[in-house]
Amino acid sequence: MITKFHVAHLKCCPLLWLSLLVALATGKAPAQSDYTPTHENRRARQEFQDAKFGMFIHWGVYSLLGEGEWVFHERKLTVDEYNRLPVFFNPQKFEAQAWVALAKAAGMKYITITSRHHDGFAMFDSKVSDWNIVQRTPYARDPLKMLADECHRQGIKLFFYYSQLDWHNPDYYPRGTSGWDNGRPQSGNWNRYLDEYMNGQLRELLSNYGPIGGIWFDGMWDKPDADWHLAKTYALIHQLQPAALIIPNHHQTPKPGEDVQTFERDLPGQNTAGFNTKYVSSDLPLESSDTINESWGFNIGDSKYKSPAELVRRLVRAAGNNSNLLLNIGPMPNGEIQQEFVSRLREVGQWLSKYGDSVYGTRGGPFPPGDWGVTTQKGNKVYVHVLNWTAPLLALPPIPAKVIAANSMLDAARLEFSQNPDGLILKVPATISAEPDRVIVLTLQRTDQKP
Ligand code: FHN
Repeated sequence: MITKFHVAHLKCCPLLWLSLLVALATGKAPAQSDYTPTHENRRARQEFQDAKFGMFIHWGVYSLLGEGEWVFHERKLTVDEYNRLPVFFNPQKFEAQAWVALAKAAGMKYITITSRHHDGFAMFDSKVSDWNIVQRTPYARDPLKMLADECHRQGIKLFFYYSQLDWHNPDYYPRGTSGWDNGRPQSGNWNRYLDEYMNGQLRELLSNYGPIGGIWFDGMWDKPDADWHLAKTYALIHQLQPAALIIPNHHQTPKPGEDVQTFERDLPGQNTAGFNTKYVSSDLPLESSDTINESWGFNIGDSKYKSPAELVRRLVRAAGNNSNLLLNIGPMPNGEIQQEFVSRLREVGQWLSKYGDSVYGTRGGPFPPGDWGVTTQKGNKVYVHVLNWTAPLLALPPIPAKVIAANSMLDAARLEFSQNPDGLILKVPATISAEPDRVIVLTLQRTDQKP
């Protein structure tokens, strides 16, 4: 639809012309092409970047089967068979207070939880359909409401993961690359699915849980060429809560209306996982999501846990790449979080309690990241994170600022260094085996001071 806004801006904005032509040629609504983030949204983006570390939670009725969140698709269960699952879901050990306290003990500053995954099962009180935790399970309560209240109480932001892909609703039709083997009719109303079902649930999530951090979308990759009515959905979200960030995990370059670019199991610009785009936005906040073992949803047979030191290094590498780390846990079906996750998160939290200044509130530093490590920066402090370097000297390329001091963050000891037009040579402190990261603080001469 061509709006008054479009008519008024066509003369001055060639990009708008382009997006309208694409819309007319393809019959698809462009993403929110007239989107200008509000002041609150811009502030929320900065707070998001400052936060650096978030807890990802994959929890749903699939957790009962202990085989991860793709079990519906992977075991080729029919919808009728999967419908039997919710009657066993009764997470009596779920305590919102304990989950939020664990996130805080880990040094995490926000939580992103699956409000519904690809099975379409709403883990919240939804009036749009009865395929939800309140109506289909003996638990009959809304854990997202409890979590939202607790997050507000403990001062931590809550984001809702929302799967646009749905293996349960017949209106998710035509099907994409997954969920085709589960006995649904070969017909459905795509527009009704998006405009009534999905947007109806999003409206609930943005209206009934107080201020939320944003919506983390997943699943568009299932039908990359479909018209997802993004303009409508994104406008709805920004209209209901202007500060709420839209974080789409579609594995493509960011589209208008989106507030954060996220990368799955990869740092920005990398594509070892095989589905991320190499494009990295220079103006949107960045986030990288990862797992503690190798699963998102509870997987009883997955014991491939990363060590606490490895988790610290992943967080630090994310920060050095100007990105947040969203680290996942898959709680058990009874609502408890397994000890292997709890102990690791607490250790990361202990490291952050000493070294947090080199992570929170920083941006990627002036030296390019390398196999040796990364740098972060806040004001006139540059934090050199030596992650994989055994030699006593480290040579870094030139930067347009004078280094006036170098200190070990562990004990504030002064470190020798020399700087010339070819770069900076630092004497790195000896490795202490227990330290996952040797952090050196460089003090730069402030540019607003005379040399
Ligand atoms: O299919 C999902 C998967 O189950 C999980 O939710 C991850 C989290 O980033 N995202 C999808 C794959 O891109």
